Amino acid sequence: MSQDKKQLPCGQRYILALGGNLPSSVGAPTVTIQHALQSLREYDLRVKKISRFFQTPAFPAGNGPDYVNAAVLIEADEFASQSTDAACRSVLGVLHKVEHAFGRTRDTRWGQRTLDLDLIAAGDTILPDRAGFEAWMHLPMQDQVTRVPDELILPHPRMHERAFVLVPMADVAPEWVHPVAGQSVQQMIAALPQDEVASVVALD
Ligand code: PH2
Ligand code: MG
Ligand code: MG
Repeated sequence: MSQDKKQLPCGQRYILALGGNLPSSVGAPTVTIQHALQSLREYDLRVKKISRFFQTPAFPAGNGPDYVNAAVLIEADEFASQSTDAACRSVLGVLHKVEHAFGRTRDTRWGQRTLDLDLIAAGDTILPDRAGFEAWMHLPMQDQVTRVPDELILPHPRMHERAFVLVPMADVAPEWVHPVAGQSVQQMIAALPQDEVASVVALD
């Protein structure tokens, strides 16, 4: 990696989205998510804020049982000595291990799952770079089903379109501004169809 890309990620704040719509070995999705948060701590990720848990209809519509979705804000001091890209990949590596521990198998795109942990954003980091990000962000719908990036794209290229990501995120990082779109979480929520936003319902 070139030296100029090497920024210090110390104190870098990562936003994760958590979801699931199938029971795992530890229980229903709500229980799985709680266990997953504990596992993240065991991998030295510091969980700073946890959103409420929400019940959300599966996307695409009709694609199985409702999901439980949540968002968390974490810090990863453990990876602070790495470059931003490497630290993001290290965080992603932890997410994959925890998904695996709770029975997640990687099969179909948008398929049902016991636990999905997505890295949504790392501060204002853009990966692989602005042009590469924008190509994924503007990918036509028919290509979204078949094309899966083989590199880490940040922010998550579909996050701004998903009420089940944005509404929980508003609980933990309301001040976050999308580094490419220039919009705050609230502005991205306001741009969505209001019935989609209303379908994300807090569990008590
Ligand atoms: N995740 C998916 C596919 N569909 N639908 C909802 N409601 N919530 C999710 O987290 C979700 C989804 C793929 O990761
Ligand atoms: Mg995922
Ligand atoms: Mg996902």
